[in-house]
Amino acid sequence: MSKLHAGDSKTNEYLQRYIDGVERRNPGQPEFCQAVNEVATTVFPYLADKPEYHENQILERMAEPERVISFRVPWTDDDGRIRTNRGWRVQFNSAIGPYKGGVRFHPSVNESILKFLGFEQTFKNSLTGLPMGGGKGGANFNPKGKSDNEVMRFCQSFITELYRHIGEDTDVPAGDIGVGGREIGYMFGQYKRITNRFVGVLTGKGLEFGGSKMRTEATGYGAIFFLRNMLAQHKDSIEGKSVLVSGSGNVATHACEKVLQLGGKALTMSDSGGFIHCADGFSQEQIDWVKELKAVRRGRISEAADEFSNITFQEGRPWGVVGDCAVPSATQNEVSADDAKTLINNGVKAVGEAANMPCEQAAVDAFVDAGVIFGPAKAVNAGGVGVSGLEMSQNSGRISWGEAELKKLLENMMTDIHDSCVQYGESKSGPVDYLAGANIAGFVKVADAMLSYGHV
Ligand code: NDP
Ligand code: 2IT
Repeated sequence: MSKLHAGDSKTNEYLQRYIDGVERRNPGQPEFCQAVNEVATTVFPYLADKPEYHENQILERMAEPERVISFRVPWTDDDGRIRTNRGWRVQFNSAIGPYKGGVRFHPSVNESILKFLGFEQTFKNSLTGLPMGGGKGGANFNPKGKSDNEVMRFCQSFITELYRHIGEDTDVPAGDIGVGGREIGYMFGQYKRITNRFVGVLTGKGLEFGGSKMRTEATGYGAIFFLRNMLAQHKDSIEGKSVLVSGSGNVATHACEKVLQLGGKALTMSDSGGFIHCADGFSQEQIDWVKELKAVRRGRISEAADEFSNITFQEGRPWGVVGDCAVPSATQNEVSADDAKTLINNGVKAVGEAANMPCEQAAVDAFVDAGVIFGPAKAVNAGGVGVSGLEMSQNSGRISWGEAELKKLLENMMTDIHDSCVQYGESKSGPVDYLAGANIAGFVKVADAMLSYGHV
C-alpha cells in the first residue's frame, strides 16, 4: 500500500477498512483495487476534517460503477468461421457530465481492467475542467493479424449492441489501445447507419466527419507539456533532456515528437516484443516511420533496427537505458518496483505516466521516496480526453476550430491541470506531490456534484 501523506491512526484505520471492503466486493479484480487504493490513500487524509463526505458515503459510491454492460460480440472471420468475443461498457460516474472515455481492443481486456480505467477516467475528466463523466469500454478482441474487413465486421457487431447504450448526451466513447482512427470510423459509420443520426457520439473521428484537429496528437503532446511544466515548477527544463518512452502507438509516437520539438531527445520506443534504442534521439523521419509502421502497416518495432543504422533492438522493456526522464506510454503495470530502482540508480529526474497506471504501486512509492518528480496518469495523459471534450463542443455547435487555436487550448489545459495539482499537492520539502494533487483536485468537483444530488 502506498504511504499516507498525513493523517492519524483513525484515518489509517478508516482507510484500511475501506480498502478491505473494496477488495472484498471486487474479488479477482486486482487492477481495479489497485486504482481505488491509490486514490483512497491520498484522498482519505484530505477528508479527515471533512465529515460530510464520509457521512454521505461519497468514496463508497465512487468505487461502484453506475452501470456495467457486458455483451456478446459475434463476427465472421475471412474463412467464414463464426467467432465470439465479449464486449463491455463501464459507465462509471456521470456526476459532472455524460460518461466519456475510450474503448480498448486487446486480448487481455476484462472487467477489472475496464473498471480501473473507468474509475481513473472519472478523476481525469474532472481535472480537464470540462463537463465529462467517466466511462470505459472494450473487448477481448485481438486486432493483431486481422484483415481490415475482419476488423470492420468486428466493429460493426460491437456497435450493433453498444449503440443503444451510448449517445452524444449519454456516453461518448473514443479510442484507446487497439482502437484508432480506422476503428472509430467503422464504429461511427455503423452507429450512423443504425440510428440515422449524425451526431458527436464518438470522438477521435476523421477530420472529414466531425473529428477535431489535434485529437490524434493530444495525448502524447499533452503528456510532454505536462512533463515540461513539472520540470519548470522545479526550476529545470526539458531542453537537452533525454527521455525514455515505452510503447510505439498513438501516445508514444506523439510524445517522442513533442520531446523533439521542445529540444529534448527521445531515446527509446517499444512494443510487446521489445524496445528500440537510438542514442542520438529519434529524428522526425524516424518517428514518422514508426507511426506508419504501427498505424498503417501494423508491423513490429524490431523492424526499425533493420531500417535505421543508428537504432538497435533488444527484447524486454527500455527502463535499463540511462535517461533523465521516463514517460511510460504503453500499458498498465509496465514499470515494476525493480524497474523503478534501476531508473533511480541511473539518475532519472522525472517520470510522467502517459499510459494509464503504467507504474506498479511499489514503483510509484520508490519514485516518491527517492525524490523523483512523479506525474500520475490522470493528470499527465488528460490532454487526449481534453481534446475529445473540445471535439464534443465543436460537434454540438456544428463548427470546427483551427489547428492553432486547438494547440493553444491543449497547452493551456495542461498548464491548468498542472496548476490544480500544485494547488493541492504543494509540499514544503521535496517535489510537488502530484499524485495527491491530481487525486484531490479531481475528486473535489465530482464529490461536490454528488453531494448536491442527494443519495443517488
Ligand atoms: P496503441 O494501441 O496506439 O499503442 C499501444 C502500444 O503499447 C503498442 O506499442 C503496443 O505494442 C504496446 N502495448 C500494448 N499492450 C502491451 C502489453 N501488454 N505489453 C507491452 N506492450 C504493450 O495505444 P495508445 O497509444 O492509444 O495507448 C497507450 C496507453 O495510453 C494506454 O495505457 C492507454 O490507455 C493510454 N491512453 C491513451 C489515450 C489515447 O488518446 N489514445 C489517452 C490517454 C491514455 P504492440 O503493438 O506489440 O501491442
Ligand atoms: O484513457 C483515456 O483518457 C483515453 N483513452 C481517451 C478517452 C477519450 O474519450 O478521448
